[in-house]
This record gives sequence, structure tokens and C-alpha cells, in this order.
Amino acid sequence: MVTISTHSSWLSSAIALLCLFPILVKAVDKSVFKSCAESSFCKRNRHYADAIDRSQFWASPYEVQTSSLKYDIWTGKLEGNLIKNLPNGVQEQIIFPFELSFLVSGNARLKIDEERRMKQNISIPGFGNLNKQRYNQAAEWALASGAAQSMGENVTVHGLEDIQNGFAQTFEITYGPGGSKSVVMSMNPFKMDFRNQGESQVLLNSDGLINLEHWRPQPANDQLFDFQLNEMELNHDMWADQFKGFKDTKPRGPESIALDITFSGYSHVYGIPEHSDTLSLRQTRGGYGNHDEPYRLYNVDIFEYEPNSALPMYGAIPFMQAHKQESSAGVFWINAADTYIDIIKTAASNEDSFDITSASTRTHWMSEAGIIDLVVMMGDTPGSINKLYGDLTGFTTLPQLSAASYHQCRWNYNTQDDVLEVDENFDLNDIPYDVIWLDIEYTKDRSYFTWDPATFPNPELMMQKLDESKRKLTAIIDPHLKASSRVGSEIKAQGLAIHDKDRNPFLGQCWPGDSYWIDTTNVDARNYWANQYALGSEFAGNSTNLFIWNDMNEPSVFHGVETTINRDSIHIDGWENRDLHNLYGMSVVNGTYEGFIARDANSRPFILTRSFFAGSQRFGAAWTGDNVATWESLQIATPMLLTNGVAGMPFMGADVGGFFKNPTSELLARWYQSGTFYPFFRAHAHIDTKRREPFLVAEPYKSVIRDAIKLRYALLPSIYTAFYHASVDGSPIMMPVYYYTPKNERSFAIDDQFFVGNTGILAKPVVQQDVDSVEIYIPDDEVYYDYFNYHCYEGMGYHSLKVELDTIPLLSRGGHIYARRDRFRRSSELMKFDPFTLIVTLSKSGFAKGDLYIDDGNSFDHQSGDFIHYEFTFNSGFKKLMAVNQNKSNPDTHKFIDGMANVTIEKIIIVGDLTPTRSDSQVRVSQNTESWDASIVNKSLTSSAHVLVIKKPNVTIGTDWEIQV
Ligand code: NBV
Repeated sequence: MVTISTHSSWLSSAIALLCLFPILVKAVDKSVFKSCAESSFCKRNRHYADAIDRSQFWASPYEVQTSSLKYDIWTGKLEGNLIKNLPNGVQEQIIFPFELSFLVSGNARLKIDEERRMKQNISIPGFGNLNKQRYNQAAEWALASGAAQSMGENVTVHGLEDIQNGFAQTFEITYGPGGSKSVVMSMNPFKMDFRNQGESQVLLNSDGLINLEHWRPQPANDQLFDFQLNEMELNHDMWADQFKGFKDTKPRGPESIALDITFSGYSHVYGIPEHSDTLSLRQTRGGYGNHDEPYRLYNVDIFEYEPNSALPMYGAIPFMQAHKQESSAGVFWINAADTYIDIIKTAASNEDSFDITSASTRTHWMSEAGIIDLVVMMGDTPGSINKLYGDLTGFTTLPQLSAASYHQCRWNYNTQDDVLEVDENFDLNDIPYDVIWLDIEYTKDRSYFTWDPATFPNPELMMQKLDESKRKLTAIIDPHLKASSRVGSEIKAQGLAIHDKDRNPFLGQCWPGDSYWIDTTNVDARNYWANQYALGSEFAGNSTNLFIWNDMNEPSVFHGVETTINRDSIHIDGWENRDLHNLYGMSVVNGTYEGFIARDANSRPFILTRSFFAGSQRFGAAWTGDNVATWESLQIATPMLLTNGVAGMPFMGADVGGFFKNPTSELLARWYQSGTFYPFFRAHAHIDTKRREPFLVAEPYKSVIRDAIKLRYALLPSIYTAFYHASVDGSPIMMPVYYYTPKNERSFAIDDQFFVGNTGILAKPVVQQDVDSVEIYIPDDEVYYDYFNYHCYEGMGYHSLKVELDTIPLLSRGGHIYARRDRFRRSSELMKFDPFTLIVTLSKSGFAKGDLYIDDGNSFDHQSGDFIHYEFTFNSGFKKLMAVNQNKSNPDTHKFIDGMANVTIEKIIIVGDLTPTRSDSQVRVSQNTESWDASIVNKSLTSSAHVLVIKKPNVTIGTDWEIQV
């Protein structure tokens, strides 16, 4: 037993907490969040779309000023002005300078700003030190460094002189490898048509919905008619907003930007997380099965959210992918302000569409502030779009191996004895886990960067104990800082807090009571924040196995408007929160990441965040927030995680078991069976729920949960390999079915099953109560084998699988090779030198391939070459299994590679129709100029699948080898 002394003041604080926040256990109240009609800029822009009278001769009032066009052959950049024509009688022309550039990655980027605000030639009476420009820094946050470099190579402009001489209305720029991509620009009205191999893919302003609300002086009386409005524009709440008694002063007046983006010929679009909704996005203008509200991106604290909703959530990634049989496309809308997106699908015959020849998806993007800054991506497959998006915003950080393992959390483990007792119980019950978590109650009075001395008198000792089984601890740190605490007073005194509109530090309510919020968009505040994690500090002690969880970073503000901070609150450089709201959460995590790197530059940080933006994948994992212990919540988690994978942020999970309420044992067990495939696999529970650690659950559920967790550990080498792929090419880890079958239209909307990276393992976890069978969809003509008993399934379409409580419907697609570790220990690090098992599932033609990536699982040494990356192939003709290490570099450090020299492959399982060529009992193994025999155990486990097991081939990990069967 554990013998550290503790007190139990947590109980009284828990009771106090429940009395203080009874609202936390109610269902989501949708009226807390603005609908489009309640959000003035959305209302104005939707009105714009509806008010266009297409029966008349109508054209968008935005045209390109042909005389302004300038192309620079050295940078491949086109610059010019877009002119907004005002109604008859108003002489003034409003100028929006634009820039079209072609990036090294092969993407095209369009930026449109407003001349007058760029020159800061506007007055904001009473708000002198507010920034007068449109916010133009979202890209600096979202893009990986250097990603936006443009280049002239491969870029050719055709027909620009004809435009300038007035002989033509359109001209074309070709770009990309071999000039395969192009964009056709129309002058009046302004339109752009992005083409791949000559075919239109992405159209801008083909519906004429571009609307850039230009600066104008505030009229003395708001009700006065604004002569600067075109007939489609609505004069509605331009200078102030009221919502639920909250007043939003809008000192800079109307400044929204909107644009229609059509995916020509595409009937499926994906992405724009975070929403609790299907993978293939729905239409948003009403109709059966559709939403009647646009999807909204605005980071809020939406606890107990409901499935199938377009409501905003904790994170926002303004990236949309479109896919059809022949190709894929993507658009990244680099804007961090409140954003609504309408989606309309157009049938082939719809005459309303301009340039659209077949079924298409028309989208309408509306942001409250900022500039238009968007990147268009075109490729052959959905994976190629992930690569292009990752080239821009960065790829998923390769996590520590423990972070990819199983995490045990609850609100709260109350004392350090409690932590160590849970730790011990995992061992006593033979259940592996890697990371235990502490929620807010470990702090002294909810002051972050402190430990409550009554309950955690010796955190370093606790950390040491955990380290004995190579386990880690993650502690929560939120960005609201108790006003009277050390950090609270320091950020106030040093001017590092977010300020209110009157320039006082924004004082609001959160867990600690009166709180300030650190303004991590300010580099000084970020440095301050990073320093708090330093080793030797009062908080971190000397524990390098301490990780961090940044919660409530939307930011969540108790009693705040829409659960968050006022839009007119002020960040560094006079930017309003309205300008950058959606990236604030990422800025907090960015600071934490910097703190980790300062703590130990050669240890990979692990940070969990609730709020995220495009680019957050570079810093760590996220999860889907406060779900509920219901079957519906379990069901919707899969499409939500798939969506995040499509949108470049695959390191994501959902609270296993459901955060609010108590799950039944069946629901809990089923949730673990799903969760074992979540890239971020963590059980979590509200303070108000019953304890439900796996070892507490009654049989047979306990064994089912143990098996699910062990499956994660067995597959960890393959899951880690999937993380590796995500970290170099953006591949989703939980992979949507259509990524495997991009030509099979029936697979495009499937979101209740998925593949595990490139292993070919197809999972359809049970997410319904009390079922005895599931229908699993086989999306191609390949053979599939049951993962557990190798039974064969063939034929495209649905197949019925019998399920018991302990069944996870799991098939292995023919044609793949993946690795497992079949011995279990207490944590992933203890398995480091254990042997591997390889599974080879033969395709119908007798072929298979796959890979295995391994490194030390915690340092950055892999970046200087200390890793092993095997590529395996099984050749049907020669019946030869070959393993070739792709890492041909001569690494600076070989600590890891050297350490693997005695690690072996202990078993190879070849599934499929195979007759050995040499003998029925032996195979020939070759490695490092030596050859030897290994024995075969030939088993046909079921009548429909053949399995050949090679025992102890004894090849070691590191150099190439081959086995002749
Ligand atoms: O810190 C307490 C919780 C946390 O357990 C949960 O995971 C977060 O999403 N936190 C929210 C604050 C309030 C929850 C009602």
C-alpha cells in the first residue's frame, strides 16, 4: 500500500463546487449562442445572398481595376486592386488591394485587404489606441514558418496585356508542376476559377456574394439611411450589438468579409471542425436532414453538447476539403474571427449556378472581421490535400510514445495517495496505462502553478513513484489566473493580461473566482507563461514526467457572453478579441510548448488543449470537450474525430465513458472498444460522477475493458507508425473509408467505420446498446479477414458480423503488413525492447505491403536520423517477405538504433491463400550476409482463411532482412 499522508479537504471543495455551479449538469442551452439572425454580420451577409434578384440582370459590384494589375516575374506574385462600386450617385470608389501568390508547396493564395484601413486613414472617436487596420496576422499564427513563401518558377501569365489594352475580360495564370494548375481571373465582376488539368475545381465569387464592408464614419444617428449601401446590403446593427443583455461596442463599425466558394462538380465537402456532426457536411439552408443554420466557427465552452448540430464548439479550423471520384480540393480560410459557413448543394440541372456543369457544392463564408486570406489546394486524392495543407500549417507533432498510449483521468484524483492508489490498482488488475491526470482540484485555491499542500504535500515523490513504472502525470493549467494569486497579480502589474474595452485588465469569473486572463498573443506574456513551467520552479519541481493540459482556453468565462470573453476586449497592439478570438486558445498552448522546450530541448512536449485553431496540430493533442455518457455521444465521437483528421488535426480524442453522467457498464465497455482507436485515448469523468476506473468495473465488463486497452498496447507500434505518417504527410490516423477508396462514391459519407492508418485494419466499433450483430461495409473488391479469427469476407457492400459484448468488429484488408507487440507490461516504455509480431494479410493477388516506424519515443533524436523505418513487402511471385530499412542516413546519434540491436521479430503471421514453395515446415531467413531456417506452424483456423505462422524467425531490428516462404 501507498503510505504518503494526505488530507481530504477535496471533499468539502467538491461539495462547495457543486453548490456554486449547479448549471453545469444541465443540457446544452442553444439560446446561449447567437444564431445567424442574432449575429448582425451574419444576418447582413445572409440577407445579401437572399436579396440578390437573379431574375433581373444583376452583377456583383466588385470589379478588378485592370490598370492596377502588376505581375512580378521574380516572385510570381500578381497584385492589383479590387474596386467596390457604390450605388448610383455615390462617386467614391472603395479600393481593396489584392495579392495572388503561388506558394512553393504548389498552393495558390489570395489576400484582399482594404486600402483605407491599411493606411490607417480612419478615425475611431473615443477609441484612440485601437488598431485601425484590419487584422492581418492570423496567417502568422496558423502557418508554419516559411510555409507561405511564393515563387515565380512554373508560374506563367497568359493574356495580361490584352486585359490592360482592354481587349479581353479574363486572363489565365498557370502554375504548379508542369503548369498543371491554373487560375482564370474575370475582371467585371471579379471572379476566379481554379482549375486542375484544365478542369474547374474551385470558383470564387461565381455566385456574386463577395461582400467587403468598407470603413465609413459612424452616422450621427444610426437609423439614418446609409447612402454607401448597395441594394443587397442591410443596414442592421452596424455600430453596436446587443445579445442577452451584453452590449458589444463596435468602434470600428461594420467590417465583415464574405465570399462564396464553389467546389465545382463536388457533392461532398468535409472539415471545418469543430462541430458535433457527420463527416460529410450537411446543407445549411433547411430541408430534410439539413441544418437551417450555417456551420459556425467561434470558440466557446459548449458543455453537454448535442449530436448533429452546426453550433460552434471549443475549436475552429477554417479548412474545408472536397472530394469526388476524379480529384480532391481544399480551401483554407485564414481568418480567426467569428465565422459562419453556409453550404448549399446544387443539382446538375440547377440554373442558378453560373459556371457549374455538374453537381456542386456552393459555400458562403462570412467572417466578422479581418482580411480575406485564403489558400486553394487541388490534388488527385484526399491525402494529397492533407499534404498541401500540412505544408502550410505544419504537421502533427510526433508525440511521445506514452502520449499515444492509454491515459487515465477524472475530475479529480484528490490526493497524492489517491493517485498512487489508482496507479497501483492498474497493476494489481493487470491493466496497462501510461499517464494519470490531475484536474483543477490539485491546486491551492485553484491558483495554477501551485500544489495544494494539504492534498499534494510532496508532488515530486509522487512523480518519482510514477516514474518507477515509467508513467507520467498530466496536470491541468488554465489561462484564467486567480486575481489575488502570484501569477494573477504579476500579469496585471506587467500589463500581460487581456484588457477590457476601457483598457483595464479584464476581470471576470472562473474557477478561482475573480480572474485575469493571460494575453498569450503578446510575446512577453507568452515568455512569462513559458517560464512558469521551468524546472526548479515552485510548480514543476524537477519532474520531467510532468505534462500539461490547457483547458478552458476558448477562453471560457463564467457568465460571459456566449460563455466567453467580450469581443471588444483588447489584446496586444490594440487588436480586439473579435479579430483573433479563434486563435487565442492556440496562443496559450504555443506558450506552454515554448515552456516545455525551454525546460528540456530534447524531450518532446505533450500538451492537451480544449480550444484549437489551424496550426494547433504542431503543439499537441485536443479532445472533444464535455460530452455525455450516452450512446448518442459515443456515436458522434467517431465522425467528429474523423473530421479533425481530415482538417489536419488528427491527434484527437473524446472522453471515454462520457464526461457528464454515469455510463452503464455496457456503454463504458463499448466506449473503451471505440476509444482504443482514438488517436488520443483517455478516459475522463465529471467530479459529480461515480468512480469508474477500469479495475472498479464488474465482470464481465472489466475483462472487456482490459482487452480493449491491451489491444491498444498491442497495436501501439502500428498506431505510432500512423502518427509518424501524420507527422510527415498529414495522413489522418483514424482514416475515413473514402481515403482508401477514393473512387467509390458509396464510401464518401461513411463515418461509423474507419481504417487504422495504413494498416488496412477496418474498425466498426459497436456504438449501440444491446446489439448482437453489426453491418460492416466493405468498400472495395479486396478480400478482408476477421482480425481475430481470420475468417474471410469478400464482396463490396454490407456484411453482417455477429457480435458479443467482447467483440470489436475488426477486419484486416488484404494487401497490408503491420506490426504488433503481443506481450504486455505496465506501460509503453517498459515494452520498448520487447519483440514484435508481424501480420501479413495477402491481397487477392497474393501481395502485401506495409511499414513500421520506431524511435526512442521521447526525444527529438529522430530528427537527426536516430530512427528505424522498415518498409515490408510480400511478393506474390517469389513468395518472399522483405524488410528494408528506409532510413539510409548516417545519423548523428545512434543511441536508439544501437539499443534495438537485440530486439527481434518473434512471430510472423501470414493470412491468406498461400502454398509455401520450399517446404511445409520451414522458411529460409537471411539477414546481414547470414542465412538460417525457421519453422512454420501451418494452421487453417477457419475453413475460409489460411494462416501460416512463422515462429521465431529471429531477425533483429535495424538492418534489412528477407524470408523465403
Ligand atoms: O476542470 C474541470 C473540467 C474538466 O474536467 C473538463 O474536461 C473540461 O472540459 N473543465 C472542463 C471545467 C468545467 C466543466 C464543467
